[in-house]
Amino acid sequence: MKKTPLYLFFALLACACSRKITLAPNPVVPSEGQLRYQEQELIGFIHFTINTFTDKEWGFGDESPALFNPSQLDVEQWVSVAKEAGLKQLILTAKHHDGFCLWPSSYTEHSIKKSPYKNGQGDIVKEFTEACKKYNIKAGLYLSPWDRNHAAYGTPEYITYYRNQLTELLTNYGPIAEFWVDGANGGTGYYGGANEERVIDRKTYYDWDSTFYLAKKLQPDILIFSDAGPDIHWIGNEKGFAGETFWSMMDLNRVYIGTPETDYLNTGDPNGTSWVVGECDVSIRPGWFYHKNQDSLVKTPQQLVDIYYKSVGRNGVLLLNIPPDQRGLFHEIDVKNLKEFRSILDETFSTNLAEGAEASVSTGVGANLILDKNPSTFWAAKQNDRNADIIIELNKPTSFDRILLQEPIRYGQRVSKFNIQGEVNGNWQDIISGTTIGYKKLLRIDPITISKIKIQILEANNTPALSNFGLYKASNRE
Ligand code: FUL
Repeated sequence: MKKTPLYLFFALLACACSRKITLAPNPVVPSEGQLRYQEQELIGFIHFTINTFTDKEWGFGDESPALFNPSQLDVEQWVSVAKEAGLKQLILTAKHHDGFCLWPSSYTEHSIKKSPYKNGQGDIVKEFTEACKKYNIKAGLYLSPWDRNHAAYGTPEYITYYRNQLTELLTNYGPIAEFWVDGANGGTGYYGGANEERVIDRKTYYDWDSTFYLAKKLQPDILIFSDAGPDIHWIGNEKGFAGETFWSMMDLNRVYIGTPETDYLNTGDPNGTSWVVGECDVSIRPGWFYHKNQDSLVKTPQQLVDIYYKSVGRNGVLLLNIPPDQRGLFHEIDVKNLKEFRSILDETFSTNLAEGAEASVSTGVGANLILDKNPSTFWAAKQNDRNADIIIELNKPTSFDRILLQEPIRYGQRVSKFNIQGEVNGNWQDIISGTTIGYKKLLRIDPITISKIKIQILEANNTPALSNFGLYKASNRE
């Protein structure tokens, strides 16, 4: 998150030295929680509320809770499908902009307790967190700052209400891995019957520092997402695409919740002073909520795979939304496409064709550690070097069309320019070049059959290091 504390600097140095590889960490490195979060790669979003029943994306705030009546709600279906698809965490809209609460909050009547669901005795946040626990998936919650139902929205009283609700959510439901803070803020709404427009000062109204302090006090391991971090940030679009160049660092003084500089969020900042993981959110459907007339528009497995390459394959985490329908179930088409998406990824990435190869390097030691399947071991160049050639000799001519590179980001993100060559008829030929690598870089190329590959690290902000290298043949369903 912040600057490397001194003790961590020496601990990492000692640990690297014990493997005879000296690698001093960068000034900006991820926290342990951010590392674990990034390693999840793929997580899910669940947009479900009164909008599911009114066929809207943004409720006005005047919807009757009586409309919320899922006929076959099965939270375990969501969680088990997500688990099978390889999603490691799910985030539920506990409250969206319309203000309706999926849990029986003590601070409002505009909630599930006034709905027919379980005769007002239901608590979907409880069902959700319990199902996540049962399936060993992490649970996160979305609590919309904008509340189009609440009469006091726009006044300090509403901030107290928001914090009270956050306190309920972070106290009563066990560990919450992520607190998702949306950027949409202020505008027209019901506001307790006022039916008017309310404009707030996005930079000052919420006093986010105090709310985030409260969240971390209640759940010390929680990671906070927003347009502006502090732990995880929006990628700047809702297509799920990170920039081809993407740094996990940023200058937190440059970004604000609700007024994001989207290009900056999409590329990160090589000179950023804080580590903030990029989260790429996108819905499996055109809308975030379920709409029957979008059943034919569910993203295909191939579209989802493309998004995976542009998010996870560009050093981001993919947050994929799957909205339950009016029954309270993931729709059959979504389930089918999600399963096929998983199966394509599994087929493509099941065999690393570089396994068993020999690696040699122009500088540093431990070349073979990039082929050992262990993400915590790595090759590093000699301390003062900023470029390097790594040659991988395969046992036989091998056909591939996908390349994977990983940096040991525990030490920071370093590489800013690389090139990959292949030996064709005794000559080195360029295959593909790129900029950043970070936690994971996936490259798609035309199929090629060769037995010698050269990774050229051309520029880095510190001693370059790689933890993993892979070659794959894409599934023909991609
Ligand atoms: C946006 C919201 O306005 C959408 O309704 C949705 O929740 C999306 C994930 O974030 O800012």
